[in-house]
Amino acid sequence: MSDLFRLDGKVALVTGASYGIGFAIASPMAAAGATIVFNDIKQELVDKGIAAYAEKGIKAHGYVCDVTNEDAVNELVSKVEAEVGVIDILVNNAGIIKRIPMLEMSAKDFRQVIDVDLNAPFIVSKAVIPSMIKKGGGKIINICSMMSELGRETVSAYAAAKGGLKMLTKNIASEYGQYNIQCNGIGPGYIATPQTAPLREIQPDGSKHPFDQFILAKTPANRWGEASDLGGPAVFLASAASDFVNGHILYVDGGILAYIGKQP
Ligand code: NAP
Ligand code: GCO
Repeated sequence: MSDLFRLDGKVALVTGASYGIGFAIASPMAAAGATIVFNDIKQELVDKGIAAYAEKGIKAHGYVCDVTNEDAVNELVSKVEAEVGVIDILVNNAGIIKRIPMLEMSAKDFRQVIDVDLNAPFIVSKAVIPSMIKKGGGKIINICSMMSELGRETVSAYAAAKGGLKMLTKNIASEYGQYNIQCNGIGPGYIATPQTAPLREIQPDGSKHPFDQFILAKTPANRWGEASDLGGPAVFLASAASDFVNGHILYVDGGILAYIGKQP
């Protein structure tokens, strides 16, 4: 049974994985036997990432690449195939958020979020699928969000992107399932990473951030998620254990989507 969850001999590309959720997903994948490849925009962060993986005993391959740049992505995939091997598992993790009321958000800002959070997963998936087909199959995992299902003030671009990413996931599953490629999503709840740090800042009076209190009341688990909570679900979706799971968004949210919220 445990072999079902092994990733021995597989090459996994996790985008934007110098730290945060990407790093927390790549690490257990490495423990399951995968060879880890990751990218970041800056060499300095790639170097820091390589050192962080090494501290965990993982020899990760790091590359500088802006996932919104199609030429750079195609060059990255060619380089990885030549230097490491064909990519068996792709995790489209790299992402940004801009929390701006819609009426104050510029079209440029809106487009930038869509570019990283939706266009880039399209670009990277398009770059890796041909070799997956040649190899006889592969796994694509798109990191979606609560905002693939729900909206809230100030995150219009992010919700539009993550909602689109949910449907891109279903479409890749539909179009390439015949080639033994499974494309699924992980929808993390509210996870304690640099991306959500502004929502958890301790207030001047020492109290919790109002949003922090709000999320605790909305989460049956009564806690923020840790990036490490996503590792097991990611290994499952990257492994043979999920070979008949396709087009599914696995919400790892402590129950937020199931819960009306604690009565104040
Ligand atoms: P994070 O801490 O902000 O890390 C994002 C990573 O993506 C960073 O390494 C960043 O690199 C990289 N990145 C951004 N733009 C890039 C680009 N154009 N090309 C290459 N790399 C790029 O975010 P996180 O919390 O780990 O989130 C990771 C993913 O999970 C995102 O897709 C996010 O939307 C999603 N998510 C997060 C939460 C949460 O609560 N934290 C919940 C649901 C979903 P730089 O540092 O160089 O910018
Ligand atoms: C926000 C948060 C969320 C989380 C995550 C929830 O401002 O609401 O950043 O969007 O990042 O996507 O699943």
